[in-house]
Amino acid sequence: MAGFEPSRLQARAGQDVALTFVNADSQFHVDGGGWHQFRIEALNIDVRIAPKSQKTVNLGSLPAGNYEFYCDICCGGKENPSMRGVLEVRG
Ligand SMILES: [Cu+2]
Repeated sequence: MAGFEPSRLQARAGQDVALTFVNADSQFHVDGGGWHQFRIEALNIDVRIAPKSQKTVNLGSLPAGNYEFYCDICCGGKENPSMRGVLEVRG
């Protein structure tokens, strides 16, 4: 519930990008049951991370650009500034 840490990620275009998510929240959270999401609309990425769990996802190689990501499950969803971030892919 503390938001994304870090909220700014950097990667290189044309190289595989693997991200590991650590969700420290328990299922007893009223808001979203402790689940969180990593969503990038522009890339059609939608990762759900269960409470008290860790998950590594390979996003493959991405085109250069700045991609906004957010969690829309908890704490007011994507309108909450701490539940957003940017993935910067440089060519
Ligand atoms: Cu969340």
